[in-house]
Amino acid sequence: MTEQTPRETRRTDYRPPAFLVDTVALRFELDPQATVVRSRLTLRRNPQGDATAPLRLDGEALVLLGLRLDGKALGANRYALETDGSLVLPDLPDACVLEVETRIAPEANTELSGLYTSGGAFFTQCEAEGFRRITYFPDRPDVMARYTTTVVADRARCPVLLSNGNRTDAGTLPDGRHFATWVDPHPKPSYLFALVAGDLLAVRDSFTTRSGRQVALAIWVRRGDETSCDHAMQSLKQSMAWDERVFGLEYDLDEFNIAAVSDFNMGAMENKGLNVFNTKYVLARPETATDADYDGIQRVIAHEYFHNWTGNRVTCRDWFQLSLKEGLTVFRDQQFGADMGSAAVKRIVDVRRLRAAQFPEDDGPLAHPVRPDSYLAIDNFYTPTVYEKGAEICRMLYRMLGPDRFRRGMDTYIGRHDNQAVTIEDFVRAISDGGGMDLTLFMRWYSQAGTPELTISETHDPATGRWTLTLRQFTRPTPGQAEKQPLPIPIAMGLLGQDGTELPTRLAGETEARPGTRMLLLTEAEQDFVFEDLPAPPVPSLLRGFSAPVRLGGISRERLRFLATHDTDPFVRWDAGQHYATALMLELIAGRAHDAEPDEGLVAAMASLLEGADADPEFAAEALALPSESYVADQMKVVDPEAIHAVRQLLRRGLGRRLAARFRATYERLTDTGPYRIDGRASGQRALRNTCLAYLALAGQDGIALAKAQFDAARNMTDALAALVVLAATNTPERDDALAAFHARWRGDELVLDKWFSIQATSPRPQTVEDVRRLYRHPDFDLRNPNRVRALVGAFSAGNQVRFHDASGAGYRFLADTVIALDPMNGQIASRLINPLGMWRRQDAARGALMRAELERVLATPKLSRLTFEKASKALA
Ligand code: B3K
Ligand code: ZN
Repeated sequence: MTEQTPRETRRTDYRPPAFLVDTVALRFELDPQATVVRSRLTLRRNPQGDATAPLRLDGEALVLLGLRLDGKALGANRYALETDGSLVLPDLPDACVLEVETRIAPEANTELSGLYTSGGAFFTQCEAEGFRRITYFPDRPDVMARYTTTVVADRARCPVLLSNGNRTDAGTLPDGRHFATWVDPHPKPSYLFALVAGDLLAVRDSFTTRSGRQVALAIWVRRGDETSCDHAMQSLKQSMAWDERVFGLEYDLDEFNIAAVSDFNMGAMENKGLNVFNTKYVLARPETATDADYDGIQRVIAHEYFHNWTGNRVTCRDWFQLSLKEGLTVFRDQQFGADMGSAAVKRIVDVRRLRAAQFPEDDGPLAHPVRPDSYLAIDNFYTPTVYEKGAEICRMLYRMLGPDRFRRGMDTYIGRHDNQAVTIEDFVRAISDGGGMDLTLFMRWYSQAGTPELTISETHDPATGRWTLTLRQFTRPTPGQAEKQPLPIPIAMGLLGQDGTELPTRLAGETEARPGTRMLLLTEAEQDFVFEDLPAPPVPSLLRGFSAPVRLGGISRERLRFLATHDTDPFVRWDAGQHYATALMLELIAGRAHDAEPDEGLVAAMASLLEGADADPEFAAEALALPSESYVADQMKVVDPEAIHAVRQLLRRGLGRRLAARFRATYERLTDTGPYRIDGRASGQRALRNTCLAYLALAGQDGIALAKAQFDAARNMTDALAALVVLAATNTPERDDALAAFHARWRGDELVLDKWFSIQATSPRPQTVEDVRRLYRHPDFDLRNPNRVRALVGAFSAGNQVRFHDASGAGYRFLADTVIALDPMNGQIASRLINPLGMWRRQDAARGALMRAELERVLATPKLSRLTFEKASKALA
């Protein structure tokens, strides 16, 4: 147990700050062991706040060196340091200047929150509550101030000194030191503060905004990495142009800097004018990065850039509003991604991610609304629900309003709230006012947790040509929410004739039939939609483009097959195929028929996908892949990880054998790779070819030789890795040779080495648990590096269902051991690792008991961080 049970923060407890901060002047004397931070705050009592409340400044892991009020030193009787770390000053004048001097130890900061060092350089991470680890401050997003930052450091050690805004001054100081001063003209909350200092190199470019502002762009990396920044820079310029074109939003400073760091708790951070990025989302060369890595870079660069308006210029009033910036910005980065390549494939990839991470969360002990009601540790709420489901909510608004009205809503939002810290209500009201639609009911999407389940039934009257579609919605109870209300669900749909052609649709009461996709809005628990002019019953195609984050069930296999072949909407075609394969696997699991031949319908569908693959290889690769083991698990009441794995392998092997010739032919046809390009067609061809390889490898010995040959000849990481994944699943000498060769070649490249760890951690071989324990003790494993921890421990526990759930409980024990070892160093990463153990209710009784026991062991650990305490205790509740 923690020393004292952490206090819960509740959304309804929000009070405006008692004091506002107009300006902040910071001066850092950087030193790894003892950095001195001087802060000068101009304070003013908030007319909207409590007129008598004292000034409360948050603080954590700080040494207070001095305090001055309006130029005079403050005696110890004028302030109090509370047990929670905060500094409380009563009896302040309504307007005053407070100077605070603190000391911190960046090198000892293993939490990677606040100011820390990585590879000898200094970096900050302040969201959500890291600024209080730098200096005493009202560390809450509704306190927005203008910052001036002076950084002083040893010139040899830190030739580069960066902070937010524009650089206004720089110069030499005695003793080999130098300084730089940065001024950020835009008011911002403390979580957007950033400082970077070290021996870094810049890759430079420039961008001219639509209104003619010249922006100097720079990506700061370690020496040697400067050849790996092209794609990141390209992505940045594309993002800047896209936001102007699609949302009319321009960049607002003369500089935009990105700094890359190897030790980072998440993907990247949108600090004003100085984004800090995990190297994983910056560095790429064809030899070191896969197509998926390239995609990730484009997505994250865009995401952080788009935050400049949705998050920075308009920010959150409090952390319960997190989805205000995150959901909206994910939606924006998804739209950007769709415009940069195949919109259909992008939607498939995004929905797959939502279903893989958010649907299970919504169905487990950590389910929470997109706008949560309470938390112990806000850093636990950077979740798929807040991000991905939040994005789906924005997408529903977009689809209900259409692009033009949605844009008017966004213009209203930004125009009305620029430089403000606002709430989700403010956002929805602006979209409603600007877009012209009543969204009162729609707010329920933010407050109600759980994924709605949709079922349908149909009746047809040949005499009148009337066809009635009945839609029903139901949401299961979630922790703390027993009763659920119906939600407004936009359902993009169309009707197909029995011959597969798209039919025009006319609802009862409409005068004219409409061609193509239309929108139905389901608002009740059950609702009828009556269509006219239908002499024969049509086949409905529902949730085109996945127009709402719901589960649609109960569609017959026959109809799924029909939709997979005939629908005009590529998302529905893909989705119906996936549902069809899932239904098959579930039947096989239920019947324990582990040696059946693959279903003829599936064989035919796969054959025709291969036949037509050249037209759209990217789509074909998506559609040829069977649903993941965890996706199948998510459809089962009680998960049987071994049966799922066995059945899926069986099906893949069967398909590989039945279609061996076609897989082979497709594989050969795509063998000439030519110069590496990253457009969707080229990467789609690689994906398709590697899908074929995986099927062939399961089908027989020849596949192993093929994989070995591909691994040896590969000139890009996508092909090398795909072959290595295939080999790593086997017990062959080829496997050991390839893994050894890969390690020998790439041991100096930490991002590639991460892949080496992940591949072994995700291998389905029965001995993987032991392998993972051994790798944990490997000299290249480093518990302090979040990427490495994710690559080994995260990949194993969240990405290797069958081995993590080993019936012995060894996988659970390994995960709990890691969490316990990591928690004192980095609570954020430790608490994030825990999630798979929380799903114990979905496993059989024996596994469930083992998982619970590990959670209890974690919870019994002395001095547990509040992050891990919150996760483990909620998971057991
Ligand atoms: N806003 C950051 C995430 C901060 C996480 C703090 N635990 C990155 C992003 O979503 O853009
Ligand atoms: Zn974000």
